[in-house]
Amino acid sequence: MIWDPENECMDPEQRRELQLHRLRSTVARLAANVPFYQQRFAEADVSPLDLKSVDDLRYLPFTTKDDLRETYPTGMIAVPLSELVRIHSSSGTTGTPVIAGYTRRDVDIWAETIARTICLGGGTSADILQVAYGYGLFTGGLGLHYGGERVGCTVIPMSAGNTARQVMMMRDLKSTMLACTPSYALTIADEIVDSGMDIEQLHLRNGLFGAEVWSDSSRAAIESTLNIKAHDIYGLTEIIGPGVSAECGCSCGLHICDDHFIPEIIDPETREVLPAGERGELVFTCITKEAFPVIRFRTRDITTLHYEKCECGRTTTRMDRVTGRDDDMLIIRGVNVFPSQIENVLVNIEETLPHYQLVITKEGRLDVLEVQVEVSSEIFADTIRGLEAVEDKIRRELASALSIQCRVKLVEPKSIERSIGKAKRVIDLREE
Ligand code: DLL
Repeated sequence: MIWDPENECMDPEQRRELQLHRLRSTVARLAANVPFYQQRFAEADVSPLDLKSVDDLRYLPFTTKDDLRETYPTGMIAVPLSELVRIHSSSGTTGTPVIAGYTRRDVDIWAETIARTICLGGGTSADILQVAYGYGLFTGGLGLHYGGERVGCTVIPMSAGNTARQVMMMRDLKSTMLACTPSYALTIADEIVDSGMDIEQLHLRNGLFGAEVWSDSSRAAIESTLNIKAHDIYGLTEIIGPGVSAECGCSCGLHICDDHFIPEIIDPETREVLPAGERGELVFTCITKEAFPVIRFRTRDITTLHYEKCECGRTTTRMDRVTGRDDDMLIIRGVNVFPSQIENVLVNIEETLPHYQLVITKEGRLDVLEVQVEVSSEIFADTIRGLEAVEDKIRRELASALSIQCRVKLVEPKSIERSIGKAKRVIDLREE
């Protein structure tokens, strides 16, 4: 089911006109109400009337996470603070949080974009939606909650954690749809297997998983253990939270709500806009939000955009799955290493499970990267020689993929800490 066929299947030319109209009015409002943008627009010498087509977006200045931190807490809010009905926030890895404010209309638009996400993921008003994203300042829980109610699902606001109880409720209340981070879905899947529950006792059909990078092997493990179709859903606090884009049943990228958020891909070095089909940093401009619209926000997420109509009938722009962020990059002995490169090696090694952690330390002046990865209990019970042979294989594959030597440690199933929210894959113990 398509939640909003009028907007999701709109003629692309007509959508561009709508985007231009909304972009101009957002720019005009920001120029009038937010000193940060007043100054940036003046420096760039642009005014709303200069925008003749959506392509002229490229003349507008970027907004970065640092800009949002520098205007903490409410310097970017474009309405009187009394008009806010909700605050969310993302803490990120360092320092000052980003504060996202929503007016009543923003909360309403958000419920609409999540309603699209839920329908993209195969949901209807008949679904029983178990929300196991965290409730609170994080946008996952409440975001999915209001979207679920908008569609007319029966929403179970479990929040994250208490896994045995999640599984009990899932069975007893016959949940048909699960929404949580992919790493938490794996934790739930483990709990089901460990409890010896027969999967036939569950009624799950679809899952809405996102908020972190996840691999095809995690997807396969989630789909087979929970016996569902897993859909990737994407979003970020700075733009609205979840509800920015989601995969339909065709598994050919994530449909972006581009009548609300205009996407662009830039080269992160030169900051030039790249043509369709090229990989680069994803940038979003909010064109319908009242309280906290950002212009050309640099997400640091790396992906590609596609503009052809999808087989599902929607005409919205699609993005490939996000496989990493450009600030995830680790520098190990001077070599750039992305955790996703390591994950790609591990998923192709039959003996490993989809749980791993990267621990970086210093020995003398040298950076040491240790890749800890779980293997099944059968492998773990093998002879020392057998284990060494697996370690050796992983070490060789990693060395050829990364061009650096790293240590490999095979660990027992469940020894890597399970997350209930976003998984923590990297532990960097080097001194700053
Ligand atoms: O993670 C919002 C969200 C909640 C999305 C629930 C999906 C489901 P933040 O905490 O601000 O917001 O983190 C945003 O998480 O820039 C990406 O790097 C990453 N991310 C989000 N969804 C995906 C995904 C929420 N599907 C940051 N695949 C983003 C890969 C994702 N990375």
